[in-house]
Amino acid sequence: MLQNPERYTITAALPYTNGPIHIGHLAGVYVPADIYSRYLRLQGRDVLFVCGSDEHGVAISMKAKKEGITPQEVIDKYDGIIRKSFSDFGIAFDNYSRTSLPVHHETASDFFKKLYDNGDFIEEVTEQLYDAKANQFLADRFVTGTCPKCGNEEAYGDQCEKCGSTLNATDLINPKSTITGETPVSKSTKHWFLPLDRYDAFLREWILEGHKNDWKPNVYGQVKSWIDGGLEPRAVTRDLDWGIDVPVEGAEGKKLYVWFDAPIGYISSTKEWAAREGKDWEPYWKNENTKLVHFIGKDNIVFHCVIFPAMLKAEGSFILPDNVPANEFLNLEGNKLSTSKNWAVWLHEYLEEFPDQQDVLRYALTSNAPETKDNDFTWKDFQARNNNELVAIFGNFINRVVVLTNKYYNGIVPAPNEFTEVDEQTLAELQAYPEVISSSLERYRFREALGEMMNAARLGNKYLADEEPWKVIKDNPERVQTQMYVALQIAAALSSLCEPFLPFTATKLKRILNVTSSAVEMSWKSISESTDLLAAGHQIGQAELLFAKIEDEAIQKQIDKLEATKTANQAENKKAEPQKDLIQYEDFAKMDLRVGTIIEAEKMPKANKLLVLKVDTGIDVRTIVSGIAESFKPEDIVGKRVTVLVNLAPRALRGVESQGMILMTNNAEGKLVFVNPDAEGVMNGETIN
Ligand code: B3M
Ligand code: ZN
Repeated sequence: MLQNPERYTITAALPYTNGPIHIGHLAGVYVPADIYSRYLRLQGRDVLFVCGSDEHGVAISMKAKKEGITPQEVIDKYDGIIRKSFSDFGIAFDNYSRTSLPVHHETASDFFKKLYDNGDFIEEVTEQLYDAKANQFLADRFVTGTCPKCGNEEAYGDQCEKCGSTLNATDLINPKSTITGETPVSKSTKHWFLPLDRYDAFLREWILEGHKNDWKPNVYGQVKSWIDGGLEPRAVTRDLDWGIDVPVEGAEGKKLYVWFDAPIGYISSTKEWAAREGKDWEPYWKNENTKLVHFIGKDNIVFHCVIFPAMLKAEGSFILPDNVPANEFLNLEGNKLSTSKNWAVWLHEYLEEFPDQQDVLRYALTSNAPETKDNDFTWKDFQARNNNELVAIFGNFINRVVVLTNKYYNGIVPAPNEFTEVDEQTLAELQAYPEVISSSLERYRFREALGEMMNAARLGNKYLADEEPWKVIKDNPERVQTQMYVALQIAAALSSLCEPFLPFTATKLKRILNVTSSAVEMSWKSISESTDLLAAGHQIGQAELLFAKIEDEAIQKQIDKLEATKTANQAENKKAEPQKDLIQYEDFAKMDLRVGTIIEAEKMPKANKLLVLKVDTGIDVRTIVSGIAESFKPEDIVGKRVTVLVNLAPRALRGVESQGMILMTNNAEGKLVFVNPDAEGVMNGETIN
């Protein structure tokens, strides 16, 4: 691990511009990267935080085909939506580029050409999957099949998202074209391969030895199993019509594989930033005293820890990542987030429902971040985090401090009198927080760091609750001056300690405390060294609520919205049972189906699923036992018109003789429903043919 770096290059995974971004992207990649970058800037470090849109690849071509527009129209649409989402949520990149720009095409082409000229590629004509109907080679997401490593039947041609393996399309078992559904044929084509096996010793030495103590176990473990599984040459070109041309002779119609060009997008974004800012980009990618950190989700580990480092090593002039603190996946209400199933909380939609509450989402996602294992986002937890923590602890403390300072001293920080032992202990605890929070952040433990920041808010809340200045003021106003002075120091410290996590709140709090000017030193260093952050005489502003309580109705609305999505998906995905064997008309004619009415209904004692019904069949009133007790209350179905199979042989069920059957089916949610004859004006006993 690099000690005392001169500068930091922080990258966040380039989002594909084939759709908007959701809470899983924020939780997995962008909020932790933003926290880390903001924290480093607050320490006065030289930080470059870059990202950009990932605009090549089959996912975009597929989206274009699906929407009947060009890939360029797809990327322009979603690049704009994604940029706005990042800006709305305060993800403070120094530069956000896009890989469709010339600077990237040039950088990626030059990178490929250097490796090609060095002889680092294997050029080979191999058999690839081909869709004869679509007249197109199948790679990456153009083909799905069963993963040979874990059996996942929806693995893509280049990657299995379930076990993280990267695959060659020809590895798939039972492959199917996602363009036509056809089974692909094999067809020969020339491609260039990066011989990863040649980097086995380098990767073992650099990662398995060099980073066994400082890389997260979930990352180290995946990389180790991938290396131990045996490294193989990987194609870095494709037969596609969308992407970066392969810059060598004999490569007409071929493009760079998106996972070859995309990581180079971090370098292109740096070059774009440097050109705009009049800086030199090379130290950020070539100086050994630069700390390079990649923030990604777990499905990108192999590309960032094995393939891209092998490319950098081959190219020879670049540094290697110091750490890749990949997060696991975030689920939503117990189910995997899914763009295609619209099972997501889209950032642009969140802000429509919870305007100006970006920090609440940042807080809830960081509190529950999937740092070591997949984790679940629930709307109830979101509400609890806001109401029980942000409102009840952080917001309540700040509101009391500001209201009382304005009430007792017209907003002017009072001069303290003699400090008690509690005062001194409280201020000493406050001074420890910068180091405590820094220690967690330096180890990429963002949940832990956020918890410590909230402990600083708890420290203030508890101090005021124990000291009760609103009572002491009557008899001992001198004491209250000291109490409020101590509380104001904690509030001031929070305005800086919360900034990496809650940037919007930090800005608001600094405005309330009137500490936006540089005159007030609010660095973490000053917090740990001084107990006089807000000097006596400093004028603060008026109280404003930092957080608003979120009501149950607002949460229920979100839960209902997801339920509606689930129902829509079930209806869309429900596959009808295959038809049964053919019967003759005579077979059907044996069944006697009649219109009937339920005239009585009661639960079968000691039988959760059974109701005992009295049914007027028009022929007679008879008892029928029906397994619908878990779907219907007896009182709700009296009077219901039903379809009855009246000539089913009687059966004794729990001692009750059932003389017939009520016909039922299931709705999209899998709930039982009656097969109701459209019985307006139809008498009981009418036959159904
Ligand atoms: N576009 C993100 C993904 O796999 C991918 C990251 C590229 S980072 C260089 O969804
Ligand atoms: Zn797999």
